[in-house]
Amino acid sequence: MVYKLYYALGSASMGVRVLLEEIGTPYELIQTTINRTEDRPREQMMLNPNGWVPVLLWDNRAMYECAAITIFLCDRHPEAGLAPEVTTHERGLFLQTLVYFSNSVQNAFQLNYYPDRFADTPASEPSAQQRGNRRLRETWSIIDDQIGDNIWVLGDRFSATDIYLFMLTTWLDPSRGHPHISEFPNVKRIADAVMIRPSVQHVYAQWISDQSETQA
Ligand SMILES: N[C@@H](CCC(=O)N[C@@H](CS)C(=O)NCC(=O)O)C(=O)O
Repeated sequence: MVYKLYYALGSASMGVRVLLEEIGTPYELIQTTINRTEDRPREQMMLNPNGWVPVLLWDNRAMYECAAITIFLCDRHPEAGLAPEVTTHERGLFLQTLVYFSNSVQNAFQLNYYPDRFADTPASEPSAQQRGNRRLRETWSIIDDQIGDNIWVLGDRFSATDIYLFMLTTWLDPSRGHPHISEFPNVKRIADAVMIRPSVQHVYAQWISDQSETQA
């Protein structure tokens, strides 16, 4: 069985690809776009009428929503050790954090990147964007406090939540008024540690090289 993943650079599908790399399972990418002025493949629109990526396919099945795909893949591949087992205390924090990432942190990004989905008129879009930026600061601060002195998001053990966190940090863009990652030192510490993993170096090669050019 080979997973297939609707994939676009810069999107949440990159986090799912890192997971597939970490699991070490075969997969194929189906290139698509997140540019809303371009058409997406008809099959993608049928599988996810929202038009978003990621969409994961396997055994003639498909699912979307990045956090759900993350949990699904971790559960299907327990040998990869990317999620606490269901009977452990950490499982609660694992689920809580992924859902918070998805419905609060990602939502704040959406307000800034896609204000037309939240504002009633074009004139009110800048207000939605600014609220998104404040919401980014609020939600990342909550995650930063939650992490505290932990080595990884869940404590001593690396998990899929660390990959998800890294993916979300790559969307922080101070030129859009987003907070700078350095405002969240615990988040930054984990993002830096995730970035050196071979899976991330492979999937995010272009982004990592762009970052080092910007910082040079
Ligand atoms: N809740 C969805 C959101 C996915 C999402 O927003 N994907 C973006 C890229 S990161 C996308 O496909 N954007 C194109 C569009 O909104 O049309 C998830 O977590 O999977």
